[in-house]
Amino acid sequence: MAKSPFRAGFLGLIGQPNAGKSSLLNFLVKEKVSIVTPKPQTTRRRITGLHTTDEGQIVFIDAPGLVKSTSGLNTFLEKEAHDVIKSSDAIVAVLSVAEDTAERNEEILELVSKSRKPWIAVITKIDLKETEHRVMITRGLVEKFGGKALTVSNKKHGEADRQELLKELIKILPESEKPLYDPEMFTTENVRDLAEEIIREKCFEVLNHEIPYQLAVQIRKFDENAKPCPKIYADIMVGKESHKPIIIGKGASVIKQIGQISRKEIESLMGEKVYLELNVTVKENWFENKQTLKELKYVVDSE
Ligand SMILES: Nc1nc2c(ncn2[C@@H]2O[C@H](COP(=O)(O)OP(=O)(O)OP(=O)(O)O)[C@@H](O)[C@H]2O)c(=O)[nH]1
Ligand SMILES: [Mg+2]
Repeated sequence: MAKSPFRAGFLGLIGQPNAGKSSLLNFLVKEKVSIVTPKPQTTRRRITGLHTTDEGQIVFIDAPGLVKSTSGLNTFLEKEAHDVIKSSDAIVAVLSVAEDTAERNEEILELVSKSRKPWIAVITKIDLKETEHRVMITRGLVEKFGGKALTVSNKKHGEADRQELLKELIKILPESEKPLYDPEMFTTENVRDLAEEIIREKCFEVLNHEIPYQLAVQIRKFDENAKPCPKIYADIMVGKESHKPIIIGKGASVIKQIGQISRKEIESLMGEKVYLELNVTVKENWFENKQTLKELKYVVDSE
């Protein structure tokens, strides 16, 4: 049998907020690359994860969930997701069966099929109770749009399911003479950016309500050569003066907790001990401020 050609390309993960895109990326590359929380609108900038074998290289691009907005940070999220569609070679429509209605899944399928790029659907969260019927409906919807539907539980599935998904996903990528990135890498993100995201994820874990949506994390200084261990100084920027004491907590208990769990995860990423110092800064309504959004890299690359 003739050997199938080597394939490589960018595969965008597109779906509604909370559909399980980042979880799917982490499951497929077997590394924690993109942060995951139970709350919608977790992912902000696109995040890249790599899977390379003798058959090909998939460059996954995790995108923010699709939202509609006309101002500030949410406009960036919307543009970013659309730009991921534009700059991908092929697309995965990530459709969750946890939704009460399939309405938004149809919207996602419309958008993805309209891109005229090769695409495939991955139905997520099939481990949730009593979803068989919704899986069936979602499959029907995918077929209506002329696509193929795969299913996944990012929580319960194992290596055999992962391999099966990867085998199908690679088929929709273009042929390529060689990989696009070093086959040893699992992401193109740098440690500094990953550390910012980890701290942001821990803020979601520790803080309630709307506060995590109105904060951003910026590494002020990352001294990799410091002795006896690398030193990281990060700012948690909030948009309201009243959020600052909540993040700090009584006797600095809240910020200490965020710092501790962030440090542990950054240490496991870097494979060594690190020193992490967190500081809270206030920039009134930063999420509406064009200049600040730019400084935080919340701008679409191609603009
Ligand atoms: N039970 C179950 N939960 C899942 C599955 N996939 C993701 N989740 C959960 O769904 C929530 C959202 O997952 P994310 O991966 O952050 O979703 P996302 O699509 O990246 O969300 P945004 O970045 O906000 O657009 C988290 O609590 C995940 O643990 C799954 O297959 N089964
Ligand atoms: Mg995400």
